[in-house]
Amino acid sequence: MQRRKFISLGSLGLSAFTFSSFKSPKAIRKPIVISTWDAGIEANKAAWKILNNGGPALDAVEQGVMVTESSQNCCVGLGANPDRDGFVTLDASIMDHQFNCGSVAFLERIKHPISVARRVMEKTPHVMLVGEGAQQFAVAEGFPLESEQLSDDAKRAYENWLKKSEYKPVINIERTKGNHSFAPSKLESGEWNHDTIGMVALDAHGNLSGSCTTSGQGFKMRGRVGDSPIIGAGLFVDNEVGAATATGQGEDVIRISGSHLVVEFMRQGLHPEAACKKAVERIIKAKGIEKSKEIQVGFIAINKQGEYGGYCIQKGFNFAVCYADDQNFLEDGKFIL
Ligand code: SD4
Repeated sequence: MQRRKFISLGSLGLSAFTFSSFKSPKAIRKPIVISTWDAGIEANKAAWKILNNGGPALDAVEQGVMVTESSQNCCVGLGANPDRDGFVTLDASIMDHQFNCGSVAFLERIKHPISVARRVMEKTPHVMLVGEGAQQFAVAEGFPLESEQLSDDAKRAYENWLKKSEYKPVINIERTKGNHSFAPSKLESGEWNHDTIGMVALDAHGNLSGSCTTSGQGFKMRGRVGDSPIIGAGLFVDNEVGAATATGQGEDVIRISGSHLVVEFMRQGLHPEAACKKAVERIIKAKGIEKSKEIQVGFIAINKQGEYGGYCIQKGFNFAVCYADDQNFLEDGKFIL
């Protein structure tokens, strides 16, 4: 009798222990969309409309960044700074939840490179088209060829740059009047010194997608391509795990296959913020602290649970997060140096 009582209590005790130590699965926050820099707020709004109606993450990330590509207030797209020969050249990439991806690089006179990247993904057997070939494809797909003329701001900046013609990559920080804490007062407010938007989203069906579009760095060498159109560097999505995108000094993102690395860190169980941090640390390790002080790189990521995070080398990077009609806000990226 005593023994039987002991056994039944024991088994009860065991099951009580097992129950209390079992972590309930994390609540899944979806849909959700995040994107780089201040301009992400407006881009998120367009993406959110789609996500909130049950639409696919792929449509959301395309239409979201199209807002920024058309914006006169941001240096992404045809209004941006030109290369050192005076031409605006654009890079973009897109990736869905099934490892389908498409990109364009060194593309001129096309307003929406992100949509051309999507057509490359959906209508060709290839992943990437560049330069003249990318433009030819875009025109054949019905994209209008825009004027070569620089925007007024870009023209002014280019004329200014020509005085010295000195190429020095700038440290990307947010310079706008945003209500976050990183608008250094010594810099003119209302100015941008970055040229990219990266966006990743998780839709109501639990699928992830991402997009990234940029004019690259102003006054770059003609033909220079950054990380943004390189799948695995500027953007990566693995629907089992998460999605990540990058901004900043593209060469250093490419060197470590940055966005792929962030996703792989999430696969190992790291929270998106911790995964972004580890990728930033990898860059600093590769480059050394002193040289890293001269550049900026920021990563943002979401995982399958809709958890999100961002991290950067130095103060001044921010990103926009949206997961409800009244929840679309900027977060300052934590930084290492
Ligand atoms: C590039 N990563 O072309 C881009 C530039 C950028 O904010 O992110 N600018 O290297």
